[in-house]
Amino acid sequence: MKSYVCFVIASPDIQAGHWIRRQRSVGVVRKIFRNSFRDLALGLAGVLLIAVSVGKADAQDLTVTWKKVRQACHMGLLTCGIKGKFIVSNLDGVNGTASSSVDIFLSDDAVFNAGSDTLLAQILVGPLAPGEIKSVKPSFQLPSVTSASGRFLIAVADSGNAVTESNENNNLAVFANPGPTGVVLFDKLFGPDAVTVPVGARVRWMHKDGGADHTVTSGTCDINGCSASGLFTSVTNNQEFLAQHDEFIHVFNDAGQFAYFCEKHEQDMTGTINVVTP
Ligand SMILES: [Cu+2]
Repeated sequence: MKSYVCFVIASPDIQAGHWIRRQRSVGVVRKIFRNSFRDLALGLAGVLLIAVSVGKADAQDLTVTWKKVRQACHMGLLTCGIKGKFIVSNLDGVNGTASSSVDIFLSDDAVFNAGSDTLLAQILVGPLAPGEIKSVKPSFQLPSVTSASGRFLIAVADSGNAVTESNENNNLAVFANPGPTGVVLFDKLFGPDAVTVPVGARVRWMHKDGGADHTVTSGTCDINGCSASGLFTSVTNNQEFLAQHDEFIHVFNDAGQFAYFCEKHEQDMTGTINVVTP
């Protein structure tokens, strides 16, 4: 306010010494400044509003990246569980306040399709500050008699679109073929009975079937019985059958589909290893 008075004193009207004119003059100048300040305040508010709407105060830019996925399956009625780790990042420099989830889908291919892919789990992530990275370790069961072996786990950040994102096209992470490279012998079955592994994989069969006798023998079966292909077998000179807690390991160095069976239970106990070039 003092600056207005200085300005008024310096004006020719004030030098004339007329009190009323001075009062009027001061009033006019005050009005001009009041209006200027009102305009300035309105202008600033406008600029602020524009800045807020351009920056989207609620915007985040979420991305998700798989770090690891491990599937383990048990027999009986086949049940498989997934344990994994992924990170979710907010790449946007603006504060995010909205909460979001990462949905995990099982897909037959690497392309996400909300209509045909199976939702396996929904993991709450919560709001992320600008640049924040959150590490999440999901652990969940697959539907019964379902294996992710040879298929794709697709993690989708903010799949419900709860968050306004500056980029909505970087929300997917695909993990191909989450194992297992292990097969369990249980209840006179191999589980999972079909496993897809990359070339060079070391497949491990684990006997978890009490006192039952089993073998793991490459070959095919039909109604007349089974015939060994000679590629691999758990049978050795010292041990005909695998016993509880025994393991058998074979390394698959060539791509292809390899059928196998148990020499004791034959066509009732068969499995396949699909070896693919990654
Ligand atoms: Cu058997």
